[in-house]
Amino acid sequence: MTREERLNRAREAVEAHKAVYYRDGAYKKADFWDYAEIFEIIDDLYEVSGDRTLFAQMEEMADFVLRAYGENWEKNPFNDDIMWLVIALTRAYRFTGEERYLKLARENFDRTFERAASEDLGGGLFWRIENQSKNTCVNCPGAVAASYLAEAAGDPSYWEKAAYCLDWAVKTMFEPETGKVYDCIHMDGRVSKWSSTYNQGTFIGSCLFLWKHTGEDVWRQYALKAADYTVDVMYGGGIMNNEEQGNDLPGFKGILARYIRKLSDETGEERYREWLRANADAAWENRNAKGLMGTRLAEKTPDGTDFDVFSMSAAVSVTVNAV
Ligand code: 7K2
Repeated sequence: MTREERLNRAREAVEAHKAVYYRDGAYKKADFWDYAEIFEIIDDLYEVSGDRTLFAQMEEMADFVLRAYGENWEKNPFNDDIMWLVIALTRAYRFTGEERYLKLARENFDRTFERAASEDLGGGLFWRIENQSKNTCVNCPGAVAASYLAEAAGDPSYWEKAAYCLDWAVKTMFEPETGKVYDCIHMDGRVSKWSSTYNQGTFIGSCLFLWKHTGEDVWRQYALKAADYTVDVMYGGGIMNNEEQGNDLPGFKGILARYIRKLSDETGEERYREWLRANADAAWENRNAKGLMGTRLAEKTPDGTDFDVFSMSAAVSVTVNAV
């Protein structure tokens, strides 16, 4: 397949998803973190296409964020939620130069970092305001958000924050010999060791940022190791056909997809992109009559539209990031 054909598919997948769920900046029933992660798919589509007509949708979405969540997001008890939205908006700022996106992202990052960082359990960020656990899902997105902000705001103090989050994640959540990324550690020291595509993905992404910033090769090696664990151990080189349970898991592999693209782009290791493309092809073959693709990529999506918006977004991200 040519790049042009992949790009056309990506556009079609985004449009099919929008036709069912999108209206005036809102994605039906997508709230906060899943909304942020769907916003990131529009960021991704811009990155792979350079299509400036997407700026209008970014603007509508930023307006929705202000309408729905206001300028100060501290009422949301999930520190991770805020980090995801910071990432989506900082990326949009980088493309469009719209200062209000950066301001919103930066102020909310600063407040969240302030309330979430502590020396308990060796450093890192707490997941929620009750300070009961430290999770990969806030620390690696925190490192990614800080890295984007360091570049976008030209403020090197954000690199220190990125390193603070990622150093903790490497020390506490990472198995360097296998590449497995754990989920979280509780205040009593109990570690929840299951792995998921989104945590593997944001770990890869934050390592790539630190590699680029410091030039230290160990970060590239960690990123590759985490990708190997994902592709070879979690999926045996095959199609991602799980993470369908609950409200959160169905969107996870969409997050992995963007960091797999970044990994292949930045290291030149094409085998990860090839694996992602095989996943995108499976999803595409299994789309339904409306063009929706479910999160179990190896299975036919039934006809109809009565599916969760986040669940239907993962394969869109896979398709876009496989371009
Ligand atoms: O327990 C955390 C995390 O460690 C785990 O990986 C996932 C699994 O669940 C939560 S994070 C998911 C939350 C994100 N913020 C909004 C919440 O509604 C959501 O539960 O799913």
